[in-house]
Amino acid sequence: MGTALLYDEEMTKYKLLWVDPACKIEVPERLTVSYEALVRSGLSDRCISVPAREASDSEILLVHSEAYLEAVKKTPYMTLEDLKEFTLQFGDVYFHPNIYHCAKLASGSALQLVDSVMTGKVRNGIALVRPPGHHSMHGAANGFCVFNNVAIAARYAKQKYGVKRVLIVDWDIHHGQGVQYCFEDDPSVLYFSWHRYEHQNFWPNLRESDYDSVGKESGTGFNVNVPWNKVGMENSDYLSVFCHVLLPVAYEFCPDLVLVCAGFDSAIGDPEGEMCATPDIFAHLTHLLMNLAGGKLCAVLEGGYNLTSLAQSVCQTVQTLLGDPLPQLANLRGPCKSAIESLQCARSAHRRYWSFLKHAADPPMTDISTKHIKSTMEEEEKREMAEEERCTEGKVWPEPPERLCPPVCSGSVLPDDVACPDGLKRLSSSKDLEPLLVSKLKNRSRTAAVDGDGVTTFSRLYTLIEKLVANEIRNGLVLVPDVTAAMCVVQDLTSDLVKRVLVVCVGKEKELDYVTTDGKVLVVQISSEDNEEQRSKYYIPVCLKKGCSDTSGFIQAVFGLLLPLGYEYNPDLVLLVRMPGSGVVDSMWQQLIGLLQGFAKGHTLVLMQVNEKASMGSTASALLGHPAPPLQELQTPFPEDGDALERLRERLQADWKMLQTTS
Ligand code: X5A
Ligand code: ZN
Repeated sequence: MGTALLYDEEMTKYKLLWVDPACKIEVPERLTVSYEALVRSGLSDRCISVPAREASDSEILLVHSEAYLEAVKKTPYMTLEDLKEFTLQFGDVYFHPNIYHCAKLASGSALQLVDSVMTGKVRNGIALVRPPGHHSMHGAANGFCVFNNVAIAARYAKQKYGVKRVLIVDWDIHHGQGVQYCFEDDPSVLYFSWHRYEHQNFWPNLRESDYDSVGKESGTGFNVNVPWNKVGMENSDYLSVFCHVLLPVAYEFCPDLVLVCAGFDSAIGDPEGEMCATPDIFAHLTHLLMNLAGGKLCAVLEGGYNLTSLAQSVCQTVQTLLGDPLPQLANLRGPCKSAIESLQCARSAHRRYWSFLKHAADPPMTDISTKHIKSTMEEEEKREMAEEERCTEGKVWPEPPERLCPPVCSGSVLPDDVACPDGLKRLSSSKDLEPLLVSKLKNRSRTAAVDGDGVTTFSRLYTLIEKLVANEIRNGLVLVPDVTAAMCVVQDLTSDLVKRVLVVCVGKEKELDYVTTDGKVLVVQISSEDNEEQRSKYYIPVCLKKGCSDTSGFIQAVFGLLLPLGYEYNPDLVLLVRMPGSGVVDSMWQQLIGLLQGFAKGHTLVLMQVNEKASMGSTASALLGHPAPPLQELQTPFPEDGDALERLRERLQADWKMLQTTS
């Protein structure tokens, strides 16, 4: 199962033929630099190349009016003057004699990609296309867009493959109003968009781009807008919105297919977006969507006008689709004030439609009444900033570091009588532990049994950890007679090798002595046990009424707490411990493993007890990078769990800024 890449040089063969400052950034080089960067980095060779094709009339008519299609059909025969005049009836777009051909190829590429994914030819893929699509409407071109490639693809997937629910994630920095209009009364297509808005002062200046446009009629609740009211948003802001708005809704929606309006004008250096998120953020945004819909994800290029940042962002996205380990994101310090306001407004606008957002707080009352005043103030601030910095043109950022794939994906340490799952490399090192280490282990009360079998297991475990740290193995599966004892051993073995370990404990462990206050270890424990007194910044017990068997509560804890904490903590190793009898559902367990692989460059060590070896196969599959099965038929979460989670988050916000959802 691979990654499809759609590209056709033909789509570089149109350009702006007259002077128009609004359109001059939409250049053919956008496509060539993106593709060449993929070639140069060797990524294109690892993809499955799928040919583009033209979308047919009937496919275009899935979204657009006959009158509009007929009008665009005439453009190849128009004179320059006619083209200019034709262009005038639309906003911020230009026509060219070859653009109709390219627009058919752009939409057709999106459809070829959907075909490749839906027929199982590939797992996921990306289409590099021009013209973009998300601004074009039923009867109008707009914002460089002629046909709405992604909207057409969504209708096509429903019609041809009987797909029931499509999630469209629009991370372009502009509001894809064309997509919103297309699906606003349709509950089978969930549209999410964040966009530069500045209280309606940014193009396309629409009232309906605000957070309170939640959809219409039966589609109410299926349109999610997150307006950015300031420029300069950073990685923290984007991840916060994913964790606290998009992902809870997306997991509750449970799509059969994910389409991404993949515009990269939301990256640093872009003259349109003026945001500050770095290209490696797209690795994480992509990764966070890759366990939805069983991994069926189609990304279709939209905007992106800084050629350097565009090419880097495209590479980050493709490398993630291919399954390479993710780059670490350092120094995430939580969302800025304006971003918190935006995400709080979006959460509260949607809390009546999505049970995973039910406990969202009210936004501050000031919102509507002071909007005008605020926006005036912000205009001034912005102008000052522009003068001081000449914001985007002068922006520099380091090229994302190379993402090296360890030669081995998954290693295992198993008792000799347990068969190793396919694809895992069994470690059978006979290397002895250093005497010093052995005595250190023996000195610990609960690891007194370190002899004979214990030494063999722990010496293999030590080898595994060494290889993880040396980046020779990406992740590992360890089966032991006693997970509690093994946890302590891992702590001893890693303390000299790793700066920060994130320990995720699934299920209850009464005598957890894995708690430190020096920040070398962060423990997040999800169980039915409340442990009020033991709370410290680095020990976070999350209590669910029905424990880990309650998938709804679990997923809320993962997005509301675990992921934001993990991002802020930025571990070098993740230790995932499955306590015996935790009751965690298999699909939830696989989702968790998949999501945690976004941390520590994918260095996850899973500890399980021997008597739980029935779950070894699904664990191995998740560690090998196979998408987790969807979480179906989620129960309504318990209100008391939601309350408790909110209270816990409230309390931890002072220490962990990524948990902030209220100002
Ligand atoms: C696809 C896209 C932007 C249009 C901006 C017009 N369009 N001012 O990014
Ligand atoms: Zn855009």
